[in-house]
Amino acid sequence: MSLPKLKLISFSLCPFVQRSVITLLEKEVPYEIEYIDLNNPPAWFHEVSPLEKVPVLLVDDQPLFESMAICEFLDEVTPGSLYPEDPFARAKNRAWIEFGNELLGAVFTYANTPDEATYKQNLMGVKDRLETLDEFFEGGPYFNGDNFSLVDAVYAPIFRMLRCLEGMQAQDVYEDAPQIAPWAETLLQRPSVINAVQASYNEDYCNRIQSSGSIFAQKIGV
Ligand SMILES: N[C@@H](CCC(=O)N[C@@H](CS)C(=O)NCC(=O)O)C(=O)O
Repeated sequence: MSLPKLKLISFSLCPFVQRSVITLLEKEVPYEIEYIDLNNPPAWFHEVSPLEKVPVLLVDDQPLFESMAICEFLDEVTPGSLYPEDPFARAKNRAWIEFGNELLGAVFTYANTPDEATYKQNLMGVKDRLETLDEFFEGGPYFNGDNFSLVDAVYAPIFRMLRCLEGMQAQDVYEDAPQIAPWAETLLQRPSVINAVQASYNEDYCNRIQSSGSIFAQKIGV
């Protein structure tokens, strides 16, 4: 099958970009990647990204925006599928991807906690969602069992952020989610997940959190 020329417009720390890169790597699709500075985007960015967000996939120079639209497109134009075959199981996967978006929002709020007063509440926002995820989790080692899926591609970047935050202060966010911790560990060791970011990701993410005025900077005395 001949594939179109693919170029991913990216930002180095973006978890949504990582979903697309993980999918490209899982499907072994050749692609180019261009990193842009979201604080100072190039003039052409608005023309390819109506929401002015990354990722954008240029498919033979035609832009496609929204990470899940990109992942599903890539999944459909390549052999095999990163979704279950059964329609109900596939729909449930999509529903848990939406739950992943909520968890990602909670992790973002937690990472950017501005003061002690909101720290506990923001931490609970993450822990409560992980506990709920654990209640419904039927998988292991991956979300659907033995096969890696797009749900895994969505959660892996979130677990990577949580791993960085754990390194900045000792908080076991998985204490009420015993099945989620090993799932996270499995994903963080998967080559497509490891290779979805640049080597400096952990350092760059920590620096960004610290420079954003987050309480995480104060907690480690920066
Ligand atoms: N729903 C979008 C979200 C993408 C998104 O929020 N990307 C962030 C970077 S991680 C962005 O481009 N933000 C720029 C902005 O909001 O101005 C998707 O799934 O692709």
